[in-house]
Amino acid sequence: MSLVLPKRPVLFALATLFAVGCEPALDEGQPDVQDTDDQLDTELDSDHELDGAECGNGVLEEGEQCDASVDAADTCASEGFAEAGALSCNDACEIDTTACDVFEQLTVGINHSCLLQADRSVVCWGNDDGGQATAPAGDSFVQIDAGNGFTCGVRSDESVVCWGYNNEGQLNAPAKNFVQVSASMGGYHACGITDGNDVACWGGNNMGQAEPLGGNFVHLSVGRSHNCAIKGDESVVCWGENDRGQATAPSGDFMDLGAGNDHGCGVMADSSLMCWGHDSVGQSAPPQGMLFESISTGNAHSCAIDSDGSVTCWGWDSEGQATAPEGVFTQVGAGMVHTCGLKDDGAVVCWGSDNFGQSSPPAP
Ligand SMILES: [Ca+2]
Repeated sequence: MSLVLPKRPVLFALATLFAVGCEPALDEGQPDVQDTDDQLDTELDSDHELDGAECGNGVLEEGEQCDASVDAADTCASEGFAEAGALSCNDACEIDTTACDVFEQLTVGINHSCLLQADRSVVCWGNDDGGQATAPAGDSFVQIDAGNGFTCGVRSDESVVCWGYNNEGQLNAPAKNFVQVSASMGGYHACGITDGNDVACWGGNNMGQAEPLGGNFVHLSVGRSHNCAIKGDESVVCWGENDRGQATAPSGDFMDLGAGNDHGCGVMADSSLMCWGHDSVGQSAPPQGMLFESISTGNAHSCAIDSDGSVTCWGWDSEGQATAPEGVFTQVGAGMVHTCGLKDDGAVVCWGSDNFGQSSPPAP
């Protein structure tokens, strides 16, 4: 008879070694005759079907990561990808992650930029004079935010760690569980949303910008000396310095928002944009008549992604930071004199000033 070749040569080789090495056990119950080649083949084939892994039989066996379906406990998230997407089982009974969304998050600070990568490590580039562009190694992050000379991140265990300048205690995050963190765009404080949906803040508090706030918050952005946060009912609360009206957000339902130096902007539930606060260079005069999905406010310019994935920026454009290139983007981050965007093919593109290398992301 001819041997049916298994789909996994390595396993077959192991099965062969096992069969030869344990011949007496395999021969138990067999007629006590000298093995012929045919009989050995029969035993090997039988052994293969009974004890060896057969990819495609729908049974998960030793040496297989999966067979036809993937165990429910295995997810894209458990493989280190974004929660979206699904694992599949390939023809070699190996888990296939190609349909998992790659988890990347881009954030842009005053003169540095950071990317949270698929393996949940963080890489930063640009001004590193205070260590703000040197992310801790070995930590696993789920969300990051770059600010004014420092950066903060939520780790997989929900703790927050910040790195960079600490002149006003902006690195001293409390030992709480967080779901989001935001580092000041221009100032020296940071705030986070806790797992109880309250806000906790730390660092500079000369204008009440680091006062905590209780109550069902779902998204937060920290400006220079003020903060704005979206509540579960989509309303917005701002607090801190308000000399320019930057802490006086309009009423309405918000999908996204950002707090800049002295202004704020939001994407409303109808996908229009609204801005408030200082408007010295047009930073609070957003484009109208388009549908937007997300926004990032920088020091004095802001950028938003529309429903086609195009980036539109407005406000201070001294170095071209408000002149976005064409392309399809999934994320955008506005800094002081530079802006970066994450394109739909995973490439990071930056524009504006590159005087600190803040617009030169490392090669992937
Ligand atoms: Ca199998």
